[in-house]
Amino acid sequence: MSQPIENLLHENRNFPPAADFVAQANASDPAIYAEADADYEAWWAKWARELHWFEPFGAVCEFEAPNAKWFLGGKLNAAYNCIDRHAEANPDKVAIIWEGEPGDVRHVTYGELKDEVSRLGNALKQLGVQKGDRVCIYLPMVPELPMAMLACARIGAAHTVVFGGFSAESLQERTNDAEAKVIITADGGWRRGKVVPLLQITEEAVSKGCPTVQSVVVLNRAGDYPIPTGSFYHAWSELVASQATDCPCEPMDSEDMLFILYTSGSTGKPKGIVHTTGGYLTQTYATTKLTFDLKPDDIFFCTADCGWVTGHSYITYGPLANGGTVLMYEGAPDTPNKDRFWRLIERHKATILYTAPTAIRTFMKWGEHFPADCDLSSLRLLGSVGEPINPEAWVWYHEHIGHGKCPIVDTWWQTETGAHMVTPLPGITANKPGSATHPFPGIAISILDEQGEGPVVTGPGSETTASGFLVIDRPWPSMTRGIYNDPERFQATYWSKFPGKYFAGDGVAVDDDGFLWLLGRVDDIMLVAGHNISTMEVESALVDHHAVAEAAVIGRTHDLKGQAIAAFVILKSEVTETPALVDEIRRHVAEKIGPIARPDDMYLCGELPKTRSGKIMRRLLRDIAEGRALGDTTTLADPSVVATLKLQYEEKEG
Ligand code: 7RM
Repeated sequence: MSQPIENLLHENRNFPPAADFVAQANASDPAIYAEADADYEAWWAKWARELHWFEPFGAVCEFEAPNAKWFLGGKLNAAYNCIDRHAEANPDKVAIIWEGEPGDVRHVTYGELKDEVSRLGNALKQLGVQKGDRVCIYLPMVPELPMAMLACARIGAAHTVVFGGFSAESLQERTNDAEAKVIITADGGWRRGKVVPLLQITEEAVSKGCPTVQSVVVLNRAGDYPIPTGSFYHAWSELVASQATDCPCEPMDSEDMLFILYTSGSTGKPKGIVHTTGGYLTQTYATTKLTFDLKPDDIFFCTADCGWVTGHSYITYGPLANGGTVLMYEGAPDTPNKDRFWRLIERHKATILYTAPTAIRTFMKWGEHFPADCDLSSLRLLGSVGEPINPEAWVWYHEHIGHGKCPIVDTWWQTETGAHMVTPLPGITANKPGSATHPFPGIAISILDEQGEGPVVTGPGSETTASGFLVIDRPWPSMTRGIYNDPERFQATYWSKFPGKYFAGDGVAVDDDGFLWLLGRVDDIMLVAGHNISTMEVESALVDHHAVAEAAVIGRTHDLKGQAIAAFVILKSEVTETPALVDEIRRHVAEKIGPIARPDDMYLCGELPKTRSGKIMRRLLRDIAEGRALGDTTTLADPSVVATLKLQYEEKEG
């Protein structure tokens, strides 16, 4: 095959699992890879049978690209699997430990969860919500958020969670696209010591026009805004108080819709990614058990918001389907101090932490004394998701958070894949920092060139090296069933580059030990003097320099080379900026990964433009470096960041 993306970064440090971890691990036998590969349908069917089915399924999988069905004819309910079966066996077990930003704490047991979710389910029915309807959830990170998701699942309505940081326009657009009958919101939620006025934003969205919405349910969280009177707005507490705690779980077909979740993508209107019940629940259940090694005594702290897929799969559905205990936090990581996550872990004795590389790099920047001052000895496993994790951040996470004793799972997956696809298994995999290692058992990844040629990788031990486009080779249970109301866009976005195969939009390399290295979005790949270079690799080499805290790299148009490399770099706070240092950093990249990757332009800056879920928006950096008007900035966490960068750039260019 040809090389559509080069793989320049070589990292050979190796971290095998400790013997005592292996001895207790949910998965410790490497033979499961071969077993799953030999008959992937049988492998997934075995996991599906660990769920509770009202009626058993017949055929395991039916697939004609791009349409898949899993566990055909089976009937189940996600809320039954996440609540009732545990509430019966163990009603006093804590399902959710929650801490609000002001420091208030609540423990919700499985028994309480069943009653609360049932009452809300009955309340939604009273408002006219029926099986198959959609409900929009716009809540802060409070226990009522997973409760609302599960109440929908219980009565057979699909939820669409809209992240509480989104604007009225975004809420309106998603509510209308999903044709939601009800919006569930709150008066507000706490973030950085302030109340985010969710009800006010909801009222604004409704007043701009949400024709399908018949009622709005308002939780009292912040106590800031009076709930409007009339029959349209309902106080959660009043609505739920009069409801029975008996609300039967609707038997859902395995292929009935569980939720829609909107992803912004880089251009165009958000895509409503659809997930169904049986396959999604099976794979979130299985991956939670194997990737996170989840045990009954674990306290699992996933720092994502339920507005993102990570919060759907690894706060609500995966951990609760396992009967686990999750720790949920409402607010910002630096409120009141930059040690907030570590204080949460110390106070609630979290055993597993799942967070994002952007957060880890921020913690590195803030300084290691924050975690050092807290007792993190309860931790036994760490996870990473959202972006490639550069080896420096991996090693820092391992040392300063895991104290050298916690395995790290770097999990590659997408909203569209629903659950982990490429990840270490902590009792089996010998990690290399920065590699997401191997496909989860049962998953097959192809690494294709433009012509659609290249090897298929399943499990450890692949024998070819290659780099190219990441394609998923066979159907998997939690794959998206499409874009809501837009089958053409679904086909065009994911299934047409390599006809009949799922194209993830990411680049990937496999090294000669069969380890996979994610290379970032293919739209970000640079073409420099005939070489396809991944922005991720140059960024990783930049932050490998001791003076650099964070970096983002883009290719800008260049007359001779096609593209030149422009690097936006944040220096560590204690470092003084000098021309010699800038040269030294550029040289460091050349030494680390080769002279072809030496940045042509270096911009020292204070912040990088990121989406609200923390991914760097390189498209805007390209606009800046090429002196263009900025494209769509509505999904930015902080729009002032690009404005500042643009000014800085223009000053520099004169
Ligand atoms: C879970 C989530 C998906 C995109 C994906 C990648 C990137 C996510 C990793 C990663 C390298 C990882 N869903 N990505 N995890 N890249 N290593 N471990 O993030 O739909 O919001 O984003 O995120 O580019 O395609 S998502």
